[in-house]
Amino acid sequence: MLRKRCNQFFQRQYMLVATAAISLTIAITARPAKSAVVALSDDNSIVAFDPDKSDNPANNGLIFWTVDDVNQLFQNQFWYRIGSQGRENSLNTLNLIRLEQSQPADKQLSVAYAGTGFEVTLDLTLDGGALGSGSSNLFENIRIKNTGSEQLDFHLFNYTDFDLNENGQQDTIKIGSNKAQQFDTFTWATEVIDPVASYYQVSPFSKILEALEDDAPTTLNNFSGPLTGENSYAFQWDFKLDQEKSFSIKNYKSIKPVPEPTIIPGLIVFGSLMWLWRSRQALRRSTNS
Ligand SMILES: [Ca+2]
Ligand SMILES: [Ca+2]
Ligand SMILES: [Ca+2]
Repeated sequence: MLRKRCNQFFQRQYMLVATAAISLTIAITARPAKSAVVALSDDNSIVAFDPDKSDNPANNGLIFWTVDDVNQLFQNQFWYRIGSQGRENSLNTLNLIRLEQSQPADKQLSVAYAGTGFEVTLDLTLDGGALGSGSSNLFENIRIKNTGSEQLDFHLFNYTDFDLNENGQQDTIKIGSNKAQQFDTFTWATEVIDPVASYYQVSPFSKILEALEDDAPTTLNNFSGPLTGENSYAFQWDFKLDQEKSFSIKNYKSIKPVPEPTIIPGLIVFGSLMWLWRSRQALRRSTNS
């Protein structure tokens, strides 16, 4: 069983480091964060990405996403398997061959990894909302290219663990082949993917993470929820990739506040009651006269 509390401690440390690094970067308007953890920032949002190998499988890829200083994401990472046998591995077990961060905005990141006979490029773009809006968008574009001489039987997994408002216990998740939605009382997270996934799954933490880290081949079980509690979800794409060919997937994640209950239905009820009261008054007057 993978533990989360310990990771949350590290996450907070990363947040401090990343925030400090961003402040420093802005102050000297020179270079991106020099930490192993790369931070992206835009308006009300900060995202941190750890590209390197880590002993803890819950501690790489995207490791937090703060919106107006509140963290909404515990982890987002990709795993892959080639063929129908053997285990999955996370992207960060591959050789990191490129890491480029846009300047001066620091809101874009492009990371490339090389495996045996293939390359993976991951482009991230953060689009934060206005300060105090509680809204933020994250675009992930992942491309797998066959650089070898054989066809590849590729299986790609996009794993996401939102813990909305820093606590996943009251979060509810629903997932399908092209979309996942997660919400609590205050916040709504949506992920839309293109092309649609071959398989998908929502499960209590850390079931999916353990399946992606064990030694057996995994196929997600298409359980769509809704499921409430400390959960995570994943999408799986199965595809054959010929020599020199590429396969691209777009993932669009957004975070928004749950809309305030609108005042209009209340006004309608009040209006109807007033109408009823006036009608009764009129009726009474006409009866009395
Ligand atoms: Ca969660
Ligand atoms: Ca929550
Ligand atoms: Ca597995």
